[in-house]
Amino acid sequence: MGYKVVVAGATGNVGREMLNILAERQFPVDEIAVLASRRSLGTEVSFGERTLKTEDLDTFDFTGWDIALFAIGSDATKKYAPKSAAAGCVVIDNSSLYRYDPDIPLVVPECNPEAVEQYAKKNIIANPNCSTAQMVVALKPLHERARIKRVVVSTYQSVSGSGKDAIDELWDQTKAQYNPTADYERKVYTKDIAFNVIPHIDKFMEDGSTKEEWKMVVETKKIVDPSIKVTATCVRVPVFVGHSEAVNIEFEEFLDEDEARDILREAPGVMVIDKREDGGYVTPRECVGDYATFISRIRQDSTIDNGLNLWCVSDNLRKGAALNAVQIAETLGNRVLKKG
Ligand code: 2RA
Repeated sequence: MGYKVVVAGATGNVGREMLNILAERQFPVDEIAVLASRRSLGTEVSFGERTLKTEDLDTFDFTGWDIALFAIGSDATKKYAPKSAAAGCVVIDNSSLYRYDPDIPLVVPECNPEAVEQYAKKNIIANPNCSTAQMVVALKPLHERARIKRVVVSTYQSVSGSGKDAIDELWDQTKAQYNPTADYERKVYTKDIAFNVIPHIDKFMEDGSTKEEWKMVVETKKIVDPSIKVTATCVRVPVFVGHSEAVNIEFEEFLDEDEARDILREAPGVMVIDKREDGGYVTPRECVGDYATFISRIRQDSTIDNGLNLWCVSDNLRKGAALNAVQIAETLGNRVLKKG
């Protein structure tokens, strides 16, 4: 006995990865429906060996379906998630719309799996921001050993986080650098992203930080511990897939770098690749398609009493979005929606 699963936003980067990962992990699917906007109606998408045709999200009836993975952005989620929830189909939403709602669990299964048990309040579970998800997978086991006081993180986020147009924009700009006659228009970023970095992701806030930075602060507190102080600088870099993060951590008590490395080696969802030699670390090019959150460059921060630095890399379309959503569905199935 399996589940009747819906993937809404099946033609987008994340939606397609959700289908790939549901098939790769052999999630128990009895029936699947793939939904997209009317303009993408009938688009074919892959689900394992099968090819599915998208149905119209606007007219779809969620009644009788068990779990809906949503990757359609906040505006569309606002319209369709309540329909699914009201029909008894639990929504696992990748947008930021519900993440900060106290009645809706925000879940990274390696950190707070028990939170899925709160799903029934609104029949919705929120998936965290990609840059948060990979970081908290590393923070949680360290926090359990030596209680984290403060985190300072700088991110190096790939363009796939901005969607398909951004991937095209990087590609077109890169080609244009070698072909002066080639022209291109900036559709996604206000400055060139090719051979450049942009210290601006999402909207600017009153205090000068960006919404992306605010998300990392608030979501880390909700998932790991509200007492942790977080400050973030989120930067877009000319990489297609894979977010990287330089993380500085201050603990309540001293944590030796070797013990930290051992803890991370045993931590769920983490792969430590950490040798103090050429190539002894992970780069985003190597994380693409993998499930793991890779950790490298683990070392004491001797400028403070209880400090540690580390480098964190993960596929932002997988652990940062689609994989985490499927893992939430697995956790929901194992803990709550058990099937015979
Ligand atoms: C980004 N985290 O990288 C945001 C949304 N995916 O653009």
